[in-house]
Amino acid sequence: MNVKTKLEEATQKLYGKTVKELDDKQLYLAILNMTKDMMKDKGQIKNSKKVYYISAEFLIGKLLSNNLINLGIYDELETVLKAEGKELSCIEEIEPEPSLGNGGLGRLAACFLDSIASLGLCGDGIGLNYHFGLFKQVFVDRQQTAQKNDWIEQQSWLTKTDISFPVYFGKRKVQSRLYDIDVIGYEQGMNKLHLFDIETVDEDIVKDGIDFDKTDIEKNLTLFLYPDDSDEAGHLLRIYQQYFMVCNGAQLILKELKESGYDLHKMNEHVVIQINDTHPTMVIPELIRILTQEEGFEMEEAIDVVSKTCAYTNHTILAEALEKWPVKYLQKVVPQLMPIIWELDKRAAIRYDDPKVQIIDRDLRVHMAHIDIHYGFSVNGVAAIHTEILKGSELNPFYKIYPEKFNNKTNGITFRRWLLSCNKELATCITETIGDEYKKDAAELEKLLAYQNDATFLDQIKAIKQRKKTELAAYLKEKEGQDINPNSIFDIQIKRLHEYKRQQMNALYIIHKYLEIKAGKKPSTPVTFIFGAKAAPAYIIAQDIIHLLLCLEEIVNNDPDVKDYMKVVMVENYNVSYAEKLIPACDISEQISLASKEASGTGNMKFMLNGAVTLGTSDGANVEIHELVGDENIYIFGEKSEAVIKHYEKADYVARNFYENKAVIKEAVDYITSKEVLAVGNTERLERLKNELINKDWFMTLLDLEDYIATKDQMLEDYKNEEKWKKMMLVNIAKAGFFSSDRTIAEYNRDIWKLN
Ligand code: 26V
Repeated sequence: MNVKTKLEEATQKLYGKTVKELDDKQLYLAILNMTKDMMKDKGQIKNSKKVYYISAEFLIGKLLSNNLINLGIYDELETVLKAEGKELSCIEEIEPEPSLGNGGLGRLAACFLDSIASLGLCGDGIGLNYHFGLFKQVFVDRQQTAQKNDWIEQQSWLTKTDISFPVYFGKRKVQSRLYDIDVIGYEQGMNKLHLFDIETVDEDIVKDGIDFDKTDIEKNLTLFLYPDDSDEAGHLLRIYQQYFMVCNGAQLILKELKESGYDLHKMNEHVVIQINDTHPTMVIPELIRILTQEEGFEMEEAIDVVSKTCAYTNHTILAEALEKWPVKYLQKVVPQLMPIIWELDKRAAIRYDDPKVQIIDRDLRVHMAHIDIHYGFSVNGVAAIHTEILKGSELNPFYKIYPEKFNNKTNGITFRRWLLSCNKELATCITETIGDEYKKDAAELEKLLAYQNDATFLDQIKAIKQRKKTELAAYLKEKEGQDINPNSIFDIQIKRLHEYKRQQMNALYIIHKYLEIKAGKKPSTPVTFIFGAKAAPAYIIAQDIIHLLLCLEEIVNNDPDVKDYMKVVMVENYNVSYAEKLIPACDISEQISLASKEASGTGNMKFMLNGAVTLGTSDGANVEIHELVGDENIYIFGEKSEAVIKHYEKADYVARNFYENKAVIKEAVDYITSKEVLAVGNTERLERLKNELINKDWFMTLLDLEDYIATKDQMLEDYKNEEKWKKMMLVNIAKAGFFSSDRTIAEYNRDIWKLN
């Protein structure tokens, strides 16, 4: 049956009407139902060994476009709809975006699910069904406020299952409910994303913004992702969430093993559990608890089989993000797990007396990553430099004990979403030039290198970029009320707001440029600086940086001397859908974290694939991008990671010296509390930020600022050389193949999962 007939059937069944008679919302629901049915028809991917990717975050974004592409019916459906006067792109806008993740780690999990299915591997995700996900960002008085983000509708991609498990927090029992989202591979069968929920959850307890009673577990457990953990109740709630996730996950895994008739004693031959950062770590003691208490295993054997089943991925070296839960919190929430954790600690302590590798430290805190490393068979970092830092410094004591466990898996992105779906024009142009094998084998993109001197192809990719910029300008006008010049250079920094990612350094550049223009030094090509970022509600300095950016937007965009030369736009509520519009339109990709701090970054890969040129430090995957494209096709600046690590060891970085000795730096920093900014901003926030930069600057903004200014100026200058720029675009696209998550997943499978 063709798509036209299927769609007509779906609209008749739902509404008793034809396609033409329906509005976009109704059509969306009809297409949703049709697509879900067609996915089911593809059948489940099956194998005698299965990976479970367990993660507190799955930042899946909207699913319609991707599912249609993976089913291979996007173009056909678009044509059918057009014939009836309907636009598929408008219908896609109707879909609410689930925001079940913060940023990179959650988006990576979503890309991985796509690639696992697309490679035909048997693997499901396990996570939580947060009703409001990550908060919705709303700017009020140039400051971030948080609202709940409602995404679950009567009909959605979620399918309620009849699976429900008891979960005990000590003696307190709650009952879970499993919802599934089907994950269809590209021209492949289907896996599942399992999202656990609690039936008693009560959305009405959320009052103003995102405030709610954090102690009312039955009602709040699956309301939000990472609720504010600045107080004890917040910490406890996170532990409740984590245990709820792993307890359900463990029960589901064991249930599936038993249903397949497998021997639990040989669990590791049929199951591998990939633990995505430390949030799901408790799955290790939980499995050991179930096997010993309910399945008759001896402790020794339970530990052995679980250790051979679990593998851990580290996504950060930031100390504050490495989870350490106080024993007393765990004792309170999951007393049944503590004897197991003590046992695991005791066994590790007998073998290794180095305090740095203990599970429970002297202050009675449980180091979650240490459980993963001692009692998992694989530890991986997410980019080459990150893994080297783990081995050489952060986790060096463990590396000395277990060198064979450590391995690198450089992150990747799914090209289905980040090229085929978000930049159909570029995908079509590539297909017309080198054929469409690159859709299944991304390394094929290198064939584009043969077109480096082909004026027609180079002009095509430049024209597509221009078209995407014009589309984005129209969108920003509608969404943000900002008028930007589509012929200006689009310089974009989109990622979570964190001091180590250094949006503040970009802000200082903007101030510097603004003051130069005011002083009469006009740039020959106008620039638009675009930001998108959410800050954790309890992260004050991050909120201050957002405030500064919004103040600069106000000042710069309304200054008649300047507005023709530069503009600043901070988009509201940056999310996956926004990224899909921003990335194809970008000229300069800002990847400016302090070297050693960004484990990998994945935005850098998305930008490159869409023909942007990276302005970055030698950090995370930028290092590998640099190696691939060569010095001529990337702009690298700043202190290297070895030097940065030394500064931390010696504690010899003094921000004030840079502030006092470099006029350019002083001028930019002082402007934060100038009368112009104070006139539109909040004095307390601006003074605190300036003070932080001069007296602390933990992420060494001022150390790299001068080099950043010089490198970015050079880049803006080079943009004028169209021939050079177009070639850089081409090389970046051609070399992006390495960053396909299909490659990453093939490596996970080859080295860790060994599924077939
Ligand atoms: C830690 C914490 C601790 C405080 C409470 C909230 C919270 C939320 C998440 C985390 C873990 C952060 C780890 C993370 O997101 N890492 C990112 O992972 C990406 C995928 O590997 C990688 O590209 C980014 O460089 C890395 O920052």
